[in-house]
Amino acid sequence: MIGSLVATAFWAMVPAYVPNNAAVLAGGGRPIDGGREWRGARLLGDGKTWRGTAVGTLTGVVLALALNRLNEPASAALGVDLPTFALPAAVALAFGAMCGDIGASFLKRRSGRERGAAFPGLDQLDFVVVALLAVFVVDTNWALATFTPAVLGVVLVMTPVLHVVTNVGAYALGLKNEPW
Ligand code: CTP
Ligand code: K
Ligand code: MG
Repeated sequence: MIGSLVATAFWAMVPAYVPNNAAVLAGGGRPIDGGREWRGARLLGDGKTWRGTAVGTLTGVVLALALNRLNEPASAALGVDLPTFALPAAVALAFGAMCGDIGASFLKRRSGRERGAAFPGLDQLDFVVVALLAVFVVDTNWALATFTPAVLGVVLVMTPVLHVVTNVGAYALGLKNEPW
């Protein structure tokens, strides 16, 4: 029971989990805010770039389509009816995740935090909240069928744990400047 909830939650969220990590690997180049400031601080900062956002979103969408191809064997192996992603849902999850992270940077700059500063709570959940909101708007029936209250509960507990583990790992590997 809990195993199938975790499998469903993880499978459904992969397209939202991977974009931020892909952006870390792909980041660089022109910042989205073009260096502009607002009220004495950068609008977003140098950590939010066009390239990171585009590559992150694309990676999430491509992964969703790859998961669709693996759905049957994976569902059979796990004994779970795993969700498949229509293109709009995949885009909503991936781009929503990137937008959540960008929105968090906006809030960090407004609260005086420099690029790279931690904002506990926001760092771990920004992308998941906006990805879920986006997919509920874009593909409401699919989202309601996939993210039952039990699956949503697993997502909200699992996401911060995975976020901490991935970021500490990426920091240890020298891929990221901060372990959060
Ligand atoms: N990145 C990017 N574009 C994005 C998100 C991330 O290019 N939309 C890249 C940047 O190189 C960034 C790195 O991934 O520095 C790490 O991402 P993140 O921790 O989200 O950014 P921070 O540098 O910590 O900046 P902020 O304080 O604004 O979160
Ligand atoms: K972040
Ligand atoms: Mg950071």
